[in-house]
Amino acid sequence: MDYSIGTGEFKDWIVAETAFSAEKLGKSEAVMMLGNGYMGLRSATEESYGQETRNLFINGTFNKSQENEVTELPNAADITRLDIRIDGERFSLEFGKISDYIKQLNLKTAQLTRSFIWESPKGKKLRFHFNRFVSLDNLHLIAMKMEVESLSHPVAISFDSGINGRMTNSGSQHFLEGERRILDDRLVQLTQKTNESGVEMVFNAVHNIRLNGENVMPAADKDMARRKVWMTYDFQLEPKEKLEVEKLATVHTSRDSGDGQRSKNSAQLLQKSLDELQHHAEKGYDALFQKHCQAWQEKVWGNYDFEVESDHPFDQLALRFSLYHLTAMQPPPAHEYLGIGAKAMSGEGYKGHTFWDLEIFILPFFIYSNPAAAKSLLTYRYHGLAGARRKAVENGYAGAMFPWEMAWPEDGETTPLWGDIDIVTGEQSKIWSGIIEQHISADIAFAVYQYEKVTGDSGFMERYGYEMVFETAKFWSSRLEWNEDREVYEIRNVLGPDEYKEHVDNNAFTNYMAYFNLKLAERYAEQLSSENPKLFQKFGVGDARLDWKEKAESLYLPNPRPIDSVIPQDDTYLQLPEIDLSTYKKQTKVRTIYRDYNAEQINKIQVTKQADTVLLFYLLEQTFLCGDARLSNTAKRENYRYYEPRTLHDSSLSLAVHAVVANDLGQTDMAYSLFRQACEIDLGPQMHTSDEGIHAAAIGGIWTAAVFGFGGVRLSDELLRINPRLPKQWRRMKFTLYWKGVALTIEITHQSLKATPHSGEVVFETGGKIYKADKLIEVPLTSEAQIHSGQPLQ
Ligand code: IFM
Repeated sequence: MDYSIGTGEFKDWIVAETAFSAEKLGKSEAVMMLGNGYMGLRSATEESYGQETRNLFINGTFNKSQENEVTELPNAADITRLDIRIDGERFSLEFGKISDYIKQLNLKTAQLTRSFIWESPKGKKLRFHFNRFVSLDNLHLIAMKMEVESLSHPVAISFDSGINGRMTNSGSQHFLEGERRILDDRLVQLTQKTNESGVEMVFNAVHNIRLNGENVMPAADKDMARRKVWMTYDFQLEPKEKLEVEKLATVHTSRDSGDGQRSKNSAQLLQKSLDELQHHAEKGYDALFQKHCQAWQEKVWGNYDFEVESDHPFDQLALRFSLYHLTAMQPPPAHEYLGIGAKAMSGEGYKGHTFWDLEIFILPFFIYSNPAAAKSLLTYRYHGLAGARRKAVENGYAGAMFPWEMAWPEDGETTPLWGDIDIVTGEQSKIWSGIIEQHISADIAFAVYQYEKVTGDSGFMERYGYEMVFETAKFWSSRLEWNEDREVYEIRNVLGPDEYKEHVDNNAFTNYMAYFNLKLAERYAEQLSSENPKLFQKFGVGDARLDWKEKAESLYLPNPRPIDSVIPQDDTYLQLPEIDLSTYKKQTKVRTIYRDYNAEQINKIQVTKQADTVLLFYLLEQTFLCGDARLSNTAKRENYRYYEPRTLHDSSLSLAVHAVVANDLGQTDMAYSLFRQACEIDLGPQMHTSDEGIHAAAIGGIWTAAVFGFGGVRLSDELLRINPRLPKQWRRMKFTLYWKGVALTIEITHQSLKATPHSGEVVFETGGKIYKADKLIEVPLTSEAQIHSGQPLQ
């Protein structure tokens, strides 16, 4: 991959691949995916290869292919494939000679391009150029353009182009047969329906063709087969002649309304999609592309306004890459039944399911930069309450026990029960997270709290937020187990964030987060009962408030050890044997420990997969527990010092959190190194790490490490704190965030912090002093003021 080829207007905007390899297609397919939140299109090449993964996902169209499978986001019909023949021979980059090859994603224009000169095995030279975008202006539109120029000989070029519904998710078929049509000799259409959820999809495509700049309407061969409809075009190109083919396609589904209801009017859906296509065909690729670029400028680049001046231009590119993907995964406005999958819509990994990745790693970006989108994503969780209540009942608990993996809100728990083959036993391993990784309920309550504090959105709280917090508190209250000997409540048999430790008792993260959830519910109940008794009554909390208080106060919260201030990750972790982890700490690929140990053995060693106790400090210091002596700065420093060397960062969720905490602790060089590693999860040199899709949480983490880490932005219960500490490689950073509905542009250098509210007033703390900004204010930054929590580690 090459990130330095952008020049002029596009400097640090281009993600490029400069050599073709049929073995390494996954990387560029995923990191260069195109999307607009309604759909995600993996950037597979037009011509097909054995190792490719062609994916088009339409958000929220979940389906269960068979009774014993969990629901997943189905791989929809393929529109992008072109089967090209030159003088009757199949065109493929696996044959012949390639020169001037480049495949690139322009992050600014959100356009994928690919160009090269290809010499066929018979020695005929052609120049190919492909363009593609998924419109942010019209969310149903996919547009493509192919230009072919003959450079040496007269050639016959022919291509098949249409809609291919023979797609599967790694073999699982989600669609009924469907119907095909060809209209007006130029428009192809495929309609399909998912076999279980009954979601209808309509795909249309039309071609605009030019030969040497003149519009032509060649007669085409029309063809249909099972689940497939296509046209074949034939041309003769003399040297220097150029063929341009535009393919404009639309996608609509019966779940488009956004209100969770399914449209029953198939005829209307068909008509709407055809009308839209007609309109696009008249406009053509270039005009549609202009509108798309404008949308990216208005909604994204001009809005988020993120700038970084670094010795390493890669840093600016990585931040743009993060904003690009966060936009591509953001559900369309008012589509509050849609979440964000762990791989967003860039691959089949994790089946399109939403994990805690959303609340803890992705949502902070939306809460601070696009509160309307954050609200919609939290409302998605609200719509999941019915499934969460069902899960609680099924497990013998009360209230709402949120699914570890969530798909369509009413589906409830969708974590599969069985996973990979254990290398030692040869047996399929059981996936426990859907049953015992329970901290998700408290993570969601945390996100509601964070959203409420940052936005002050009381309407959201009244309609959705309070209920989510009360219901999750009811769950925890029923979940706690009384230990008669110790006279405390405990939470036994869980899986904490460190998924290398299954079936542990009193995972500190889970216990503290449950405590936070109970205390939060108690506070909200108290506040609401006096401020809005009528609304309070509606939630039927009654005496539960007293129960939450009593349970929270008797819940076992492991203390920092007197000897070294380390909080035991769980009841047994600190007694487990230690091994030399140095080889795994130096790994360039994740999970290398599995080469030597199986899951059961890893369970019994002091080794941590990902941020666990360290994450606890980072989250709870943002809440009303920020003054809790157990979570002091000394404890934060000592826990970081203890756990980081034992953490393999084998989950993409780990590095960014460690970067933020390292920066808080004055370990700026380490923080910068962790930030770079976090950026390289998808952008790094490992060519297969993104094969199943990009890592959505890590992409949120790039923003988090920059804004919460180097920018020092942090919620501290009621207060916005901005205590930056830029790494020495950075000279300046600038971004806009929202605090209680007011946009605030923040510009940071090593010398000063400038804060400019766009309108209204923002109160914030920096360097221990409170500032009230109703216009630009500039605060000089002393090195002391830059240290915002705790003393430096050394
Ligand atoms: O949610 C994560 C989990 O914490 C670690 N394994 C991957 C999941 C999805 O990203």
